[in-house]
Amino acid sequence: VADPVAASMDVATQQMIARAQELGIDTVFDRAVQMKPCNIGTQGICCKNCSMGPCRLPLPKGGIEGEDTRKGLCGATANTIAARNFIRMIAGGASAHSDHGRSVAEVFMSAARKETDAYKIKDTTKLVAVAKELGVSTTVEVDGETRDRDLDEVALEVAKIAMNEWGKPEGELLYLKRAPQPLYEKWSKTGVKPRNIDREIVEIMHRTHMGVDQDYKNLIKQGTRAALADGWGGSMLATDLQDILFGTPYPLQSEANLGVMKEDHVNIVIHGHEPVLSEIIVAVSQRKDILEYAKSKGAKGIQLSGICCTANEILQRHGVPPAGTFLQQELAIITGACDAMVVDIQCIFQNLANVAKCFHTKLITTHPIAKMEQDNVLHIEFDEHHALEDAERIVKLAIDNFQNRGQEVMIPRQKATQIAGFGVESIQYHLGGTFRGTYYTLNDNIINGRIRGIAGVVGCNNARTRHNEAHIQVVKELIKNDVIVLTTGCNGIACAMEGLLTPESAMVYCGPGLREVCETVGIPPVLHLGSCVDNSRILLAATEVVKAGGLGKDICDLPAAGSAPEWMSEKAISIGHYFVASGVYTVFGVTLPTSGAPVFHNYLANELEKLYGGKWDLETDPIKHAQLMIAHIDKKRKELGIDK
Ligand code: NFS
Repeated sequence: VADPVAASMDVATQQMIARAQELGIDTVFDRAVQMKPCNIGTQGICCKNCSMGPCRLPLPKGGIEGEDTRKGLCGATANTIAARNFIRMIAGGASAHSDHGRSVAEVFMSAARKETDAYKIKDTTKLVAVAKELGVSTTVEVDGETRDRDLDEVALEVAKIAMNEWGKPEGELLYLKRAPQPLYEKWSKTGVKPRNIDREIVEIMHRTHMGVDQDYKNLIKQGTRAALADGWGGSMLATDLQDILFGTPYPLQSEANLGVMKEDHVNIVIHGHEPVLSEIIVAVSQRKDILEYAKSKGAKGIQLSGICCTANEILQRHGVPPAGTFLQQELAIITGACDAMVVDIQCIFQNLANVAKCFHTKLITTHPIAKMEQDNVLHIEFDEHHALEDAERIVKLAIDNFQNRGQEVMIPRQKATQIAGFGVESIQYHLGGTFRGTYYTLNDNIINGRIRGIAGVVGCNNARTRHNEAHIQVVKELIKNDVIVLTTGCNGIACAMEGLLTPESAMVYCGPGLREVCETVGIPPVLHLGSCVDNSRILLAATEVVKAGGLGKDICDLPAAGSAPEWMSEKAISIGHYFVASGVYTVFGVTLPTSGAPVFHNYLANELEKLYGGKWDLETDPIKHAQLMIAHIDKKRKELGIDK
């Protein structure tokens, strides 16, 4: 079994791992000790794309001397195999984000058509802004006079154009033009502008089929196209349409960690990624009749909490606290106080079903594409046309289950306060100029050196590293060196658990320049921008910084860097790659599935920079990891002539 202290830096997590072991329940932490990863797969050079293989081309110890003659049965080189595997990961990640976006677009369409009572266009300001980006006119000429168009009409047209981005037969993605002009030109020149979202993913599957594309440079070119279709397509549309439907987030206060669960309340833990159902669950569980119902069953109220990115979605819009990151999902059930765990898509352990079996917890799957085989799992398929009924049924089920709790309730006490809900719009409000309304103040502070640079630190937990440790060390090292951090995903939750998402943390952890800015403006040194599809907010924030002036003409000119210290999912590879292709120096922790193909790795780490201005790097030591980012930031400051 795992040593709880070695497995996580978080005390609540350590306690719950020990608790699970006491109860004889295995968790991901134990399984990580029992099963070691495949050394060949880790290197990225196992090809199983046809049944003559799997062909395995491990790198000899001590590297390759002379010519690299490794090849599979068909002759595929290590570079070809690693590049194929890498872009298949991009396809997996881009499809996950984009299919999420598509679901949101479908709900958006229903709302625009007024087919559902549960969803309405909530944020009309954002609707108008997005309409402009999609080329939808928001005014009409009537009798020679310009009038505002009916917003229902605008919404419907936005819905149609947005939906079309997934499969339009010709043209290119409309959002590409939101990027700084020089970046757009780089994409044009290299021929990587996505045509539509789905096509680029399909083409990856085709090009990586046995016997098709056998040039790692050409393979990664398609990987770039699909990754851009994610970042500047599926993910960005997901973010925008969610904001219109559910409201653009603005800073709010909440808490984080397992300690947010309450023993005397009905605990519903919402886990997954799409906010379409969880939004309605939030609304239903605040209703008076539902609260009365909960009280009639002996509970003091209903405590919602979240895991993974659904957590981030309902955190940033409603202040619902996350109970934990990706690696804490089993632990939320092991508290014995989880009356229902509701899951939708992505990052959900199948082992949740086995853990739920040991408690009274109802594990409810809700999405047609994500079911579980275990027979204790309930499937309540969610449909936007019956959203209220579905959410009510789920919440009532949890309430009814409150009475079935066993004696084994143990909720750790740890939780931290956080301020979350930042975005492109609110950063502008806090760090923009009063009159200019752009990112003027932020840029000014970067130019005068109070803020040394900007870092986007994002991504998962990985059971192969100590839970949260790299996240926290990387972020602390950055803010100590006056680098302001934008966070999303499980890094955001990890930072919240550690108390880094409060303005007060600036006093404790920041260098003098960043501290001064945080104190003056009243913001945390780490700004939580939401879920992983909201990494698109980071792209747009970077674009706003470019537009505000004084820091170069393109994202790659900025003193900025990206990081995913504990990544594990294919989505992270897609995100990493669209950051690189957007001009960002991006450092990953843990490992990269490229180490068995040094030439291909070198292409990602050095050559891509010549095309897009961004490049990949790998560093497992968190302090060195942060220092690499800082060195890059300093290099950019020097190039900009602001390195005094
Ligand atoms: Ni991102 Fe969100 Fe977390 Fe990783 Fe999973 S929740 S979409 S993939 S594990 S950050």
